[in-house]
Amino acid sequence: MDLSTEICGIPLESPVLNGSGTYDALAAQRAFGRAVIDDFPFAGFVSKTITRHPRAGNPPHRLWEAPSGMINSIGLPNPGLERFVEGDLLELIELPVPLVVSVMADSAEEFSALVEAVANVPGVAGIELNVSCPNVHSGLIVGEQPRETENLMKALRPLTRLPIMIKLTPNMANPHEVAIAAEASGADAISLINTIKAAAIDRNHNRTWLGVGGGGLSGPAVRPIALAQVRAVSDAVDLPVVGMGGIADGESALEFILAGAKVIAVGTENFRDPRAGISVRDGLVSALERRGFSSLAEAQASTLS
Ligand code: RRO
Repeated sequence: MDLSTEICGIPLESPVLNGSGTYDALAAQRAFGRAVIDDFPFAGFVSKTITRHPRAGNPPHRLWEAPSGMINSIGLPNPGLERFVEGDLLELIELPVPLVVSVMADSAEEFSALVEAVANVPGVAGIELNVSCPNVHSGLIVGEQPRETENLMKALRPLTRLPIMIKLTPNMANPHEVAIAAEASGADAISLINTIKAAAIDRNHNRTWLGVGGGGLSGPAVRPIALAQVRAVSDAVDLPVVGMGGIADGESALEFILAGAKVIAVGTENFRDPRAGISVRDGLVSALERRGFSSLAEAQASTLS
């Protein structure tokens, strides 16, 4: 079964990526050694989101297991641009698959600094603009407002020829309107969904469980919402869509392809099984065969009635 594909001209051996921040490729290498590289779980790797300045992340608790899902309130801990570019990035570009670097900022100026610095590093294949983290108070409401998204993309587009993907928030009624604005202002791809705003209650102590009160829900619990949003966005724009939200096996990966995603990303399932990318890829082959498809391309070209 031919699973090869591409996104924004980036060749991929399969359509299986990771969701940003759900798989630490460098920690996996330290723990499991060379085996991680020899059988890397994803066909392309998306880094944890980085910001202009270092961030410590949110106070505990940061995680909660929900029915069929997980709530996180990580709060974007990262070393900041300079340390990332001099450190982790140099190792990430050595991974055996194309690298997309995810960035987030409070202002167009900070976004510009991030995009310029990252785009200048040979080996970076693309940039993901995270305008959708539910756990950080950003000065920008870019991801929720088509006009803001358009203004940001217009400022960033001249800075690089690398593909720019925009990661949309599901925490709004009409994400396809933001996707249309992203397309009109020069974005190359849309990825969705990020996590859905959620809360957990610590019943024993009459307080919220998560340190900052709330977080973002992911995992199979969000899959039907993600499918609806992927479908709405892929119907509204010609840009390729990276679909994610509770993908846990080949069958659920195929659902996203049929809903209009060109490629898919595995997120929460990586926490349960660091080799989930491999089982999703292998399961996708079986799922395609079961549904009578002779290649991934055939499923990508099919439309839902
Ligand atoms: O770090 C986080 O708390 C986080 C991020 Br940046 C994001 O984009 N989505 C999410 O659920 N958590």
